[in-house]
Amino acid sequence: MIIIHENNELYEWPGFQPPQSISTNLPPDSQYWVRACSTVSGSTELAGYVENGELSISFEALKDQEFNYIAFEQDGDTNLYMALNTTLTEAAPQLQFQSATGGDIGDGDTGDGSLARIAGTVQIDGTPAVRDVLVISNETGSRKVLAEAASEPDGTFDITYPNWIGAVIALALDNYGDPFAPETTLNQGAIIHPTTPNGYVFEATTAGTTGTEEPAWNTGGNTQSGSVSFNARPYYRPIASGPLNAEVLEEGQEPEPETGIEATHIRITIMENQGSTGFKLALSDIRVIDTDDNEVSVASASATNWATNFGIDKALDADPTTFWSSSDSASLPISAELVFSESVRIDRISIQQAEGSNRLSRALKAFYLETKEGSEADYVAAASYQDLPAWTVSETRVFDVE
Ligand SMILES: [Ca+2]
Repeated sequence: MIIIHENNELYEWPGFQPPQSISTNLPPDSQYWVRACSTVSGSTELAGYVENGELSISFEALKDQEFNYIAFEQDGDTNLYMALNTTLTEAAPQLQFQSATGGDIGDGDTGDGSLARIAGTVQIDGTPAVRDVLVISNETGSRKVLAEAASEPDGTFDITYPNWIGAVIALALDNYGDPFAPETTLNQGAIIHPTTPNGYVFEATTAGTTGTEEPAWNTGGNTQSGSVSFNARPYYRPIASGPLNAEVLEEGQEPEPETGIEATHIRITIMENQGSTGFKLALSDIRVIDTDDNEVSVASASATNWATNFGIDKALDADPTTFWSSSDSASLPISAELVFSESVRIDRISIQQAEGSNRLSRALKAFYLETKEGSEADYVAAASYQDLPAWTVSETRVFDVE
C-alpha cells in the first residue's frame, strides 16, 4: 500500500541514512516525490525527491532489494510514473520509470520493460583490474550507452540494464586522468597524464602542489614535481569485447502499433447513390468508432444539404426510424461534417440505410471520408469507397477508415 504524506518524514525515520543521488529517466523539467514500497513486506516505505531527473534517496536502504517505485509529479499535470518490481544494484543504480498516466517520458523513450544483465571480468595482461565499464547496445545506426559501472578490485563486473535485450559491446576504459598542470594541488591517488602522450599515466603517491614547469617524466619509476611524487603506470587503451549476448532477465513487451486516424473532425462526402433522380440519400444512422471500440461522441454536426425535418441530426439520434435525406432538387456531392468533443483515433464508421424499400435507390454507391485534427485548416483524405453493392432495407455496413 502506498500512503502519500504531506510532509516528508524521511528525516525522522529511525536508522536514517543520508540520501544519495540515483539517476532516473523522469523529465527533468519538473520535481517529483518518490515512494519506494517493498514488494516483500508490502509496508516498508521510503521517500525521496527528484530534481533535474536525479532522485535523492537512501540508496543503502534500497539496494539489492525489490521495490515498487511510484513518482508523483509536484506541479504541472501531476503525472504519475512507476518502476515496478525493480532491484537497484551497486553496479547500475539507475531507475527507469514508465508513465502510468499515458504520454511520453524523457525523450519519448518509454522503454519496453525488458531487463537484461551482463557480467564478466576485466583483466590487464592476465591481472584483474578496476576499470570503468560501459555497456553499449549493438544496434547499427542507433548505438547508445545502456549502463556505466566499474569493475571490482577482483576485475568482476555485473551490470543490469533496462530496455534492450539484444547484443551489446562491453567497453573497459582506463583512467587517463587530467593533463599535467603546473602549480596545482593534487590529492594522493590523483591520476594525470603528460601533455605529450608517452604511453603512461602518473599517479600521485603523495599529496602536494605540482612545480612551476612540467617535469621530465620517468616511465621507469618515480617523478618529482614540486611537492608531489608520481609513480608511472602504463596507460591501456580502451578494451572492447563483443558483440556479447546478454542474459535476458525480463522480456519486454512489443509496443502495440498505433492504428486509426487521429482527428477532431470527420467529413463524409457522398458522390454517387444507387440510382435516385430525386432525393439523393436516406441514411438513418452514422456512427464513428474509435480504436478502443468505443462509439465517439459527436459534439456538433452540419451538412451541405438536407430536406426540412430530415437534417443530419436524424442520422445521429440513435433512432432507426428517422433519417437524413436531401432536398428533392439536390445534386451530389453532398457532405456532412461531424465534430468531436476531443481528439480521437478513428478506426471505422458504421452507416445504416433508412427503412423502406422505396428508399433503396438513395443508398450509397460511392463516398469518401476526410479527417482534420484540431485547428488545421484543411481536411486530409482518409478513405474512399467505390462501387458499393446494392443495400437492403435498414442494412448497416461498417467501413474501415484506414
Ligand atoms: Ca436516425
